[in-house]
Amino acid sequence: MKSLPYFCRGEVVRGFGRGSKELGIPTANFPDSVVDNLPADISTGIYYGWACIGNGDVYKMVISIGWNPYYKNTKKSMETHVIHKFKEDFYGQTLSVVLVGYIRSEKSFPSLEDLIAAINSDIEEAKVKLELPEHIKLKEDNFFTSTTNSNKAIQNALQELKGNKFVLIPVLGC
Ligand code: ADP
Ligand code: RBF
Ligand code: MG
Repeated sequence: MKSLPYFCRGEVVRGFGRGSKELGIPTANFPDSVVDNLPADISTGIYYGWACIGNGDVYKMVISIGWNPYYKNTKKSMETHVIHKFKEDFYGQTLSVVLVGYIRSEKSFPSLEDLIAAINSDIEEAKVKLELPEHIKLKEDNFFTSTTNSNKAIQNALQELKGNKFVLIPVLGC
């Protein structure tokens, strides 16, 4: 996937209200504007990476992108579970994430217990993989400390252009 690592941020909005917190796995949902801007090569499925709320600490995360086949959603969603215990909800705040690696595609499961077990195994895989030096360095990326979107938005766009075999010609004075 040429778009990885993929950087994005957006407001945390209300999700399906299915009470994923009751499953012990709350997921912070992105609005449609973020979901609709995903590059074509970021396929649906489960990814791991880094996340931060506002300008707070950076934590490990897992993110699910797609239609939740277990629930047969009709709307594509992007839901991040931050691997950290927060004291309070953070609806309305800005969530910044970097998608680092792909774990698996979304699946349906024979029972809710099987879905929860799969998610918990994704979390364990993310914890281990993110310890690799090439992944740890993204935790320190200035994307998480800078206040604007522009740098990474430009980098994401350039990466897409490169994939399309466009050539960038630097212009003096720009
Ligand atoms: P919704 O259906 O509205 O997304 P959830 O049950 O999935 O509801 O809970 C998600 C909300 O829980 C997030 O929007 C956030 O405010 C809060 N939350 C608390 N802890 C976490 C966490 N570790 N990861 C993600 N969201 C969390
Ligand atoms: N939903 C599915 O229907 N199938 C999946 O394979 C699946 N995997 C997930 C993996 C992770 C790491 C997370 C955070 C969520 C996953 N979900 C999956 C989404 C889950 O159904 C959803 O978070 C809850 O229904 C609450 O919206
Ligand atoms: Mg949610």
